Amino acid sequence: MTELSSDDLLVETQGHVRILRMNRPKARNALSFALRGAISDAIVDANLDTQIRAVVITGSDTCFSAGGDIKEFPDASIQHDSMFVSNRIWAPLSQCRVPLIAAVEGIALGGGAEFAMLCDIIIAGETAEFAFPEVRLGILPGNGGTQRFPRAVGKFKAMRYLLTGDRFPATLAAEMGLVSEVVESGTAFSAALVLAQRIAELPPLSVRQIKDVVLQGAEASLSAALIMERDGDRLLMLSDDHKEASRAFIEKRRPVFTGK
Ligand code: CO8
Repeated sequence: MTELSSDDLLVETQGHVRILRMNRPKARNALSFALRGAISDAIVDANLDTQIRAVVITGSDTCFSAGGDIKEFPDASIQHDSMFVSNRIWAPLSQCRVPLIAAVEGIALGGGAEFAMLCDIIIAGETAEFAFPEVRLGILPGNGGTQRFPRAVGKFKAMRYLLTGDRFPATLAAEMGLVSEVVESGTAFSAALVLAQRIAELPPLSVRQIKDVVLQGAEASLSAALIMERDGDRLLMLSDDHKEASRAFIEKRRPVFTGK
């Protein structure tokens, strides 16, 4: 464990992979103000650490997260702060250049599902369930749910679940395009870790550039996004790792990447 670990968020590094594990089992990993702050700090740290090439974010084997901490909601000042600092807390996730992989078992509700959607890849156990129950609490999914969910699955599927708060299983989430891969229940974390380790072995500049271009391109016109793609590719063609990969192919050996 690194010094970043707190009781609520356990932080571990395996090789080039950083693992963040939410650890509030008695509160079903509800995203309290403190837990969200710890996640944000851990992501900032991972993003700055040149040795970290992928991050796996997970909860327990039965619960990813039950969403925002409802016990903090009645305190109006916390609610108010929560809305205004939400962006600051979650911004490091959307700005993180290192790939983020969510490993979801059990429930991912409300803010928990929104947290998973801030990641780049979602691996879910087959009994995992997602929902946006905010409507039942008289609020809306205010941490990206009304925007990222329809963009992932389309307006008509999204409305079906945003307007009712109904749960939907991992298999349906995958069919709709919210989940990258459904695996046997109880194996989401190990599958996510294997994937993270494989990504960590690839040229890091290339990995980061692909993530950048996909995310920034999604917010641009196709012609502007294709220019981003071309510029990114041109940069990577100058990298040592690209030359090494090409030489290794020609010499029929495994490449050794340096991240340059
Ligand atoms: N917040 C705070 N405490 C919670 C939460 C939560 N979201 N969910 C569960 N808990 C607590 C319960 O109060 C209970 O505590 P206690 O033992 O002190 O009574 C403990 O966890 C166990 O809960 P249950 O006894 O209900 O356990 P079950 O396994 O039977 O049920 C459920 C678990 C299904 C998760 C159920 O508790 C539930 O429906 N919880 C509410 C889920 C919900 O509505 N989530 C949406 C919250 S709103 C939101 O996420 C909007 C985002 C807000 C900003 C946050 C940004 C990320």
